Amino acid sequence: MVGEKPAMSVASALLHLQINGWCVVEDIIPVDKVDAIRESVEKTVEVHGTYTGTEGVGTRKGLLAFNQSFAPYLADKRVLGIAEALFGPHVRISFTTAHINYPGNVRGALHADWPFNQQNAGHIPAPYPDAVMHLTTLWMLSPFTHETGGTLVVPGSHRSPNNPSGENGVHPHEPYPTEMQATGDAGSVLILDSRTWHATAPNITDKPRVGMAVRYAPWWLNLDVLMPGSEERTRIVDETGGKENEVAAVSSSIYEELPADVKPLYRHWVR
Ligand SMILES: O=C(O)CCC(=O)C(=O)O
Repeated sequence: MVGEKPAMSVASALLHLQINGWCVVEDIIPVDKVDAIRESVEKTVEVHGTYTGTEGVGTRKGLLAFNQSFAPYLADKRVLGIAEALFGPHVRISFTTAHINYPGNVRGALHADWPFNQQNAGHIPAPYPDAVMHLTTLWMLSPFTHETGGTLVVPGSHRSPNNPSGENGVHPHEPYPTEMQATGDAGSVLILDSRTWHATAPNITDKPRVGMAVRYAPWWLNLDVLMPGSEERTRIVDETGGKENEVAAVSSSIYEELPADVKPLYRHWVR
């Protein structure tokens, strides 16, 4: 139809990811479903959430262990197809994390995500190779706008061998000259090469901006450092006193209820 934007194909998303390190894919969660999921995730964070290091931002890591309302969409081919095109078959989900920017939250630090964030105990030391090894997807459960706090991204930064979490000469708390803001309607998904520098933006509205990070990993990326009680975590995090994300295991009763196409993304995390 004239004037209507065509849906982003997997091929087009891959081109954006290769050149810019990010893109937005629209309409992944249907409009008539997204409000209920947003409300449900907000409630989970109210009950089980914690605050991140960024003032005014609420979070719940290992979200799927607490809330399965979004599970039907995790294997959508428009998102998983991108991960499979980059990593081949046997992709796994490494994180599901709620991120709520409450009204008045402060701007967060510019960083690249795990395993490129140099502040994490488990990380690939910079200078890291120029290869895509992890995908971060940020699901817009409420609209991401300039006012609500659409994620700040630095196009092209994924090709850099380091990021502002690793003392690369870029001040993590200052706006970067070429940064942009990723925006989209509720139900859209921002997809980032996890190396892409990004930051939490301030929400200057009076309603929470509800987002959810889902990360997709190739089968060969070792995720054990994220698993509570694992040998890797004991060695790399507990014994060193290092800082690391913890992703709650999924019980077999939750796993059994997951949609058939989502189970393969989770069977490595069932305990
Ligand atoms: O919620 C956002 O806009 C950004 C979240 C973020 O920085 C992250 O998940 O690493």
